[in-house]
Amino acid sequence: FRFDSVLSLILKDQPLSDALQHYGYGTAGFRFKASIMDGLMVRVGLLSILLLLETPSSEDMGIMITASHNDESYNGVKLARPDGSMLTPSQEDFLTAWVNENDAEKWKRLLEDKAENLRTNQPCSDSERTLHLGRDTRVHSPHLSLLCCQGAQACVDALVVNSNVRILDHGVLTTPMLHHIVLHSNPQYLPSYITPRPSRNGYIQTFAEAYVYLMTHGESAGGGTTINALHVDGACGVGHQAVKELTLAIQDLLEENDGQSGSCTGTVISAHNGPGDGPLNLDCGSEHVQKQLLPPIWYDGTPTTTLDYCCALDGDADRIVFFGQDAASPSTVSKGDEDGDVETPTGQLTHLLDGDKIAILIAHVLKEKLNDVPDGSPTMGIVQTAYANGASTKYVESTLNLPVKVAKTGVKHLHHAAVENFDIGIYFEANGHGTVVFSKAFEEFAIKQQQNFNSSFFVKLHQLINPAVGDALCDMLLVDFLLKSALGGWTLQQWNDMYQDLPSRMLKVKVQDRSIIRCNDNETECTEPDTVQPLLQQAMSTVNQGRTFIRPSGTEDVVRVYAEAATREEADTLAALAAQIVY
Ligand code: 16G
Ligand code: ZN
Repeated sequence: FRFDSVLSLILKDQPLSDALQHYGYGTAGFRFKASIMDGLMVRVGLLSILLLLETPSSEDMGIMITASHNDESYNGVKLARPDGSMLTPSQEDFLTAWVNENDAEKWKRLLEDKAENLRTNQPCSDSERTLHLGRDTRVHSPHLSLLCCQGAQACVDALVVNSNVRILDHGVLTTPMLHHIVLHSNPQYLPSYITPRPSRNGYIQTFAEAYVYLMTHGESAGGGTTINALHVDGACGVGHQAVKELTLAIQDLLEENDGQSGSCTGTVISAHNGPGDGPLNLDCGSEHVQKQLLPPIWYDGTPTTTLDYCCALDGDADRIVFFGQDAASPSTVSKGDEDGDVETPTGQLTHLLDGDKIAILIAHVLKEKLNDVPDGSPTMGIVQTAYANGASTKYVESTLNLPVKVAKTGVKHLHHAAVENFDIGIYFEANGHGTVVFSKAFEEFAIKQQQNFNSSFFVKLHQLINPAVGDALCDMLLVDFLLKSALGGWTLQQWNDMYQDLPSRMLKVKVQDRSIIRCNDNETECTEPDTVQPLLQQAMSTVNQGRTFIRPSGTEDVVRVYAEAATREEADTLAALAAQIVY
């Protein structure tokens, strides 16, 4: 029987580990201790082929193996749709149901149905489809990737009569690179002015070119640049090598451009903390910098002046935060860490520029650019989560005069809200994951600007941004361009001074069963148990500018508490009150 080999692979040779009762597709894919993922990976590979065969003919999909900012003992796997986006809820449900299925008869029926379906609907399709694989630098990633390929190949061998399905392992990639490769393999989803380049090198060239163009053609290029070097902390992971490749590509392009390099002359990007330099994500990387407000520990080059500036990536390079340490002034950053330590550890950073600040920097510049445009502008807005600092929301609404949408935590929700609501949708989570998405109307506008007014700014801006997912490297180049060129030379201090964050505090509370806690759509209010919200409301009224909310975590067995208020003390008090209500 033709499905026997598939069935014995998934049920006998590589069975699902029984370490867990249920493997759930969380906020960002399946993510567990790597030691319990073997059987899971085989099934994910197999099921990915089934999902691939359901897409319109000749579209590619992707699989990324990474556990992002988690420590080295974890791994994870997530899928990318043909346009580079994340799975739909119904695809997640399909995947989750079958990953957890152990009934041989049911599997047999699934495969038979698919085979029958292929015979009737795509009898002699000669269009080629590819499943692209990428992985991060974790020790177990090659092994898990291999298992994924095995599952995928077994499915292809059993199901696909004409061999038009390819499994392409790209080896080590950043998460955004994998999404880029998938998107560029399906150029129908790209704007007409972006050349499809579905490879690692194509990724590097796409963004290096856009950056160099913008840096050398801006009106304020060559202006009062006060920032010298950009130091990048690679979290001891996959982003480090990518930064080096990007830097080399930029240098090559600048040399070709010789003589008209504008404000690019001062650009020095230096990468720190590669895979050999220490344990992945431990005391380094964006999560560490953002939550602990400390510089990366492995990184000995912490600049002591604001003339240099720094950023930190996470373990798969889809998040970034910027930071600086001003030796002369005392610590002024007032966001709290999650452990509830009220004491300020020594050596805390004086400037933390998180996702909120990045979004506002982008919006600030784009707003000015759009003001200069003679006819009808595309609409623009910002999408945040409830974790965005209240001061940032107020700044966007009152100073920038732009609309804000609040979405549920998790990038896919922000992405969706940005696409739904705006022509230029800027979305960032405070943790540094974000990007800008552009509508068809924006595309037409950008083309018109190029044709009628000889301005390629909007076209190149679009090219500089990864439209599929948050991308630390694109965001890094974008911010560098905005500070140095578009704003004529801003320091981190100037950027930080756009507005002052309200003091905030995050706490984690362990409860018996966090699933009894339900929130409204954007998680700003607790709906169940119904006694909770009135108590939170009451707590908020006891402090100035108080705001607090609670939500069950999607990645840890805890309830998260967020509180902000006019002063550090009030924020801490409010957080403690809210935590007590949760208990
Ligand atoms: C995941 C999400 C991130 C979210 C976080 C929330 C992606 C790629 N990542 O890391 O966006 O902020 O989960 O975790 O979707 P929590 O539910 O434990 O607070
Ligand atoms: Zn990540």
